[in-house]
Amino acid sequence: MMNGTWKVDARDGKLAMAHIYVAFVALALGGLAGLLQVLVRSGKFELPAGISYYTILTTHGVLLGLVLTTFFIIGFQFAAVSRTAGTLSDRVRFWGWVGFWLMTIGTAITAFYILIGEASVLYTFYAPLQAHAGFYIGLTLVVVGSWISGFAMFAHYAKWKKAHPGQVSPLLTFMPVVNMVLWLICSLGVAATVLFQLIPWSLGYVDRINVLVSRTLFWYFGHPLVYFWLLPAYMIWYAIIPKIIGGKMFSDSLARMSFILFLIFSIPVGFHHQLVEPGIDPAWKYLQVVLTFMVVIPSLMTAFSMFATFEMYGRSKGATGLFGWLRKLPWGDARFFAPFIGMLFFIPAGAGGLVNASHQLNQVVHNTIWVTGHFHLTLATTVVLTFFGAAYWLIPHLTGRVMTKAMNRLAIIQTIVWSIGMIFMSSAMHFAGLLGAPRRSAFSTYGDAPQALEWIPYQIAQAVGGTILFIGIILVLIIVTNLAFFAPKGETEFPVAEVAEQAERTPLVFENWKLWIGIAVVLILIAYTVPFIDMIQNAPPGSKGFKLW
Ligand code: HEM
Ligand SMILES: [Cu+2]
Repeated sequence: MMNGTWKVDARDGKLAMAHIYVAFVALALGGLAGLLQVLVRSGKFELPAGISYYTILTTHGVLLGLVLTTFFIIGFQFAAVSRTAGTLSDRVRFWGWVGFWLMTIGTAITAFYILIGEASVLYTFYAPLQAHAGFYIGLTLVVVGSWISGFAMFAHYAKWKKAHPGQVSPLLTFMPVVNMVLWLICSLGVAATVLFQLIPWSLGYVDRINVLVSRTLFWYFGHPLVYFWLLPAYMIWYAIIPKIIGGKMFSDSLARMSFILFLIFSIPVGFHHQLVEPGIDPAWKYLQVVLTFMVVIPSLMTAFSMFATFEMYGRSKGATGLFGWLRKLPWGDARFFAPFIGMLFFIPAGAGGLVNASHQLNQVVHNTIWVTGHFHLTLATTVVLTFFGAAYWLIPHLTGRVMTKAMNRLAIIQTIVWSIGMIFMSSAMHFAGLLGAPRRSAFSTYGDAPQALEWIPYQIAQAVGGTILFIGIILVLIIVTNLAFFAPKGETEFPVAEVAEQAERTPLVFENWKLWIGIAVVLILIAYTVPFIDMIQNAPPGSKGFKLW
């Protein structure tokens, strides 16, 4: 049995919904930018009024990679901890709102500098590209706001623990806490480069920047960032989907263990984004690549656990044969269908990730549009479809409405449209990347170079896929608007799965935070200390800022 209330308190619901509104506004604007990008890259369309491709691309990356994700995740997690550990205290909710407003104001400031063309530095804002200081200051507010919300969640968790000594915390409270611990540890890196390097440099207090240090601090953050996006999808898969299909969770302990493994292994691995970077000794790249491959373990644990849940459920409904259970799953229910399709896309996405992380294969795909194809599978399909699937019950739960049959049908269609669009766009990106097409480049035939001409058919396929995807964005926005404002009033369940009877009792060791954070810190120090000292001691003169757009 779950503790706490069954329905998210209306005041907590408002806090969660505020985040979700911002997330979907970001999706609308970011999606429009995406459409413009594929059209430009097809070679058949030019941006009007001298708008730079890189301004659009920065908008797209920031709005979808940073804003949509962070806002949806924090909103969802506030709802999840309120649902499973009880209504937030007034103080926790107050700090949640402080976090929300800091993030929103920060986003507005950053967006302003991007849109006036002062910050076309892409969402990774690598030095020596230099943006207006306002861009970095806005991002700082977003990060600080997210920290405040993280601490609000920690406080809520601590209060629950105090009231329930010796008990295992609810899974959907434990998981958001792990994710916010991960976020807190990794975002210290990006905060360090922004506060100590990029802001002073963009304000002109210092003339030059140590590029390698800045990029290393960025990737210390950038890889765990992808797990910060992914773990909420895993929360939905582990702790919610089993309930939606009418089954039970395979194992609570397995779910917790995989989250702890992600906490430990997703940080000391940033060098796998810097494999072609000079100035880092290959031995340290090797170590970090080995650690990277460790996340295969919790990933496969998750896959195993999900399919065990599905099979257990199907067999309990009388399914026989090796795959008979597949037929028992609720294919007509968008709350299941969208995340399930997301899971399927994770299979090729994960395989591509192994390619990226392997030093030799990375040489082939590095900085090509293959990489963009990869994360449109992982983030823009697996994670995003799972979030859409969650929105289909979360929004009506929080707004006191119900999803109609018609909207559910539209959501199934939306999932199919997204899948078709993404298969076109992402495959085209993968193939063009293998042929050497660079990512982050407006259309060019490079003086009709034969190699560049080879890419054009793929870029046209990419535009076709991207246009279909944009239709998918319009559909999901219609559904979300309906669920938030127009759907019939009523009660919608916030599904939370129970654990199967035959599962082992969950040991308390998973909540030994000193132990797990301790291990994470030790691994970080092992992986980063020596190369980092090396980067500072043997630093080249440093670079002035560049504005290339
Ligand atoms: C209509 C749907 C979408 C289209 C047509 C689209 C298209 C594109 C294209 C063509 C690029 C690469 C451009 C280049 O490197 O020159 C790109 C980059 C990117 N997209 Fe999307 N995308 C879509 C949806 C999404 C979604 C839903 C997300 C995330 C949730 C996302 C996240 C990103 C990110 C983070 C980048 C990297 C930007 C950079 O390299 O600076 N996209 N997208
Ligand atoms: Cu990575």
